[in-house]
Amino acid sequence: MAASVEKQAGASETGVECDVVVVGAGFGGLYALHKLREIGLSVRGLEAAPDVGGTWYWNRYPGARCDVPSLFYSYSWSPELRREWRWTNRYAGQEEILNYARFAADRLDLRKLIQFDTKVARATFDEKNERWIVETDRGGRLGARFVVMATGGLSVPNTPDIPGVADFEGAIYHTARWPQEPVSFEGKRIGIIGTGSSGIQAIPMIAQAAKQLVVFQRTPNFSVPARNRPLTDEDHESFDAGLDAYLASLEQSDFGRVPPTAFTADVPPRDAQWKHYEKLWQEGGSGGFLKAFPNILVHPGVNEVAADFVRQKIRETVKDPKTAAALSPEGYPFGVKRLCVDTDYFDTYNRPNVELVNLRDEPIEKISVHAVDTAARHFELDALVFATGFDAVTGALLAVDIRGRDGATLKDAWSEGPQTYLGLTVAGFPNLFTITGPGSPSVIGNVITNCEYHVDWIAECVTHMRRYGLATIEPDEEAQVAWGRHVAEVADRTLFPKANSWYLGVNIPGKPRVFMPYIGEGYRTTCKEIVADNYRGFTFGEAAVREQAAAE
Ligand code: N01
Repeated sequence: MAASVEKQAGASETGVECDVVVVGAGFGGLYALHKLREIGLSVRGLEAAPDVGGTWYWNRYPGARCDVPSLFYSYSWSPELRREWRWTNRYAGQEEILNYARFAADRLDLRKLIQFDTKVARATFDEKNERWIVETDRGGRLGARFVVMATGGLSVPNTPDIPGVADFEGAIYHTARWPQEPVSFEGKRIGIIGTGSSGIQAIPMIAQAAKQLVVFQRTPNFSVPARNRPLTDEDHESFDAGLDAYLASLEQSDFGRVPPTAFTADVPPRDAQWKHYEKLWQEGGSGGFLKAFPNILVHPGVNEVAADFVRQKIRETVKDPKTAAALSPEGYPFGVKRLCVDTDYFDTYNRPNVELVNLRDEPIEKISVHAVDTAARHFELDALVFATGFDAVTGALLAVDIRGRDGATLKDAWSEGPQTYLGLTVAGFPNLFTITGPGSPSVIGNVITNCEYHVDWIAECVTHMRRYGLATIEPDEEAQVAWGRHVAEVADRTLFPKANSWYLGVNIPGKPRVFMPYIGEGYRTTCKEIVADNYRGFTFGEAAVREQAAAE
């Protein structure tokens, strides 16, 4: 194994030879650095931002908050970190989550392993030497046996190419690239484009500060109240009391949005559903809704009741019936675009300084020096906020020029959509791991624990390779094709493909329409079975037997 690279961190990356390059210093990358160092590998992290945190570094727009309860949106593997960190709110805000990532990086002494402000431009597999050559935008060049792409599923912002946007002379912001310095909307006329999770969180906050807020909405979204509140001592005590059970449940957890019972469950009576939704609405949060009934995401009739329930809440909240109607999602099922979680979102439209523009009636025609013109109206604005989402799941992987065997590019390999084995590995790209990659639970559920599982899997795999002197691992084409088929079949049995969501990549022009996350249950079980069956579907290269023997 290569000599420790810790001493070299901070200097130019050129010449660094290590066992593993980890790309990205969000929660997945930080844990990968820690875990792989712990099993004795020399590791080096590369991060585009000047700090750790990944998506939580960049998404610092007003109102940014995680919709997974903070006590669970934490590393599960470290009792020490758990003891030393105390969350303040049921749902943590961006700043607190970023501070948690910083705390973890410092506590685990990871910063010295990471080269910040450094983007990976290219990664090329050198077949002769069975090593990756990783090149950065700063001209750096590193060699590594393994590359772990911990680049995140929601890290490449999508900015639609609206005619005239370059002419706009006011400030332009993107929720996913929010400035470090404070942004004041006081006394200003602001336009915001996009009403997904980011827009729905930002809109109430911007509305409180701005003189006028114009919301340009293309598709209304289902949203449920967060009912965020400070955590009490009792909340912490009750979480601690249930911690062992929670950790055990994670161990057995099979992830999956759609349980196996979904297809055989009874259709609950409408009244019972309505009553249950009312209870969930008062409790707040999205988790309860998405598993309110086993068949809520597969049975159109059951799903429609949930959709009706939310539409009814919108009508009760929004005073102007025309605005309420425009805010009401129609024509696609509930919960199959990512369910939004808000604080006072619908009520914000009762404010006199907020106006909803329904782009389905009056599409944006152009942006000019000081204004946005729709087909019907002209809006003079001081600033524009793009809350237009991400090139999700594959965007950050394809942003790097990754070349595997025979110089084949990942871009070409995925030209008709991503293909992976378990969302972790790609045929023809040996020793490349994709944390929360397409074909894994990925962005579904609690992404921190999804990342942890992948890192643990990689650590176990590399340990296995060392034990048996194996140089390379890569999936067989047939295993990969079969896995891809399975991922698609599971999705096709649900209502998920019936909405134009970023899960399918349809928000990015030209991106193949492929359902990217694995939403079935049994993911962990399958991964474990494959390992137990001597890594079924993988091929190992054995050249390292000689390499290791020579080194010893
Ligand atoms: O992005 P989105 P996001 N003209 O893609 C609209 C996570 N997240 O950043 O639906 C006009 O969901 C687009 O309209 P349409 C979470 O996983 C989590 O909000 O394509 N509009 C849509 O309204 C989430 O799902 C949290 O018709 C255009 C919006 O922009 C994911 O990040 C908080 C347009 C984009 O919505 C992404 O959320 C925030 C155009 N040309 C984010 N192009 C929490 O944990 C796009 N839009 C709470």
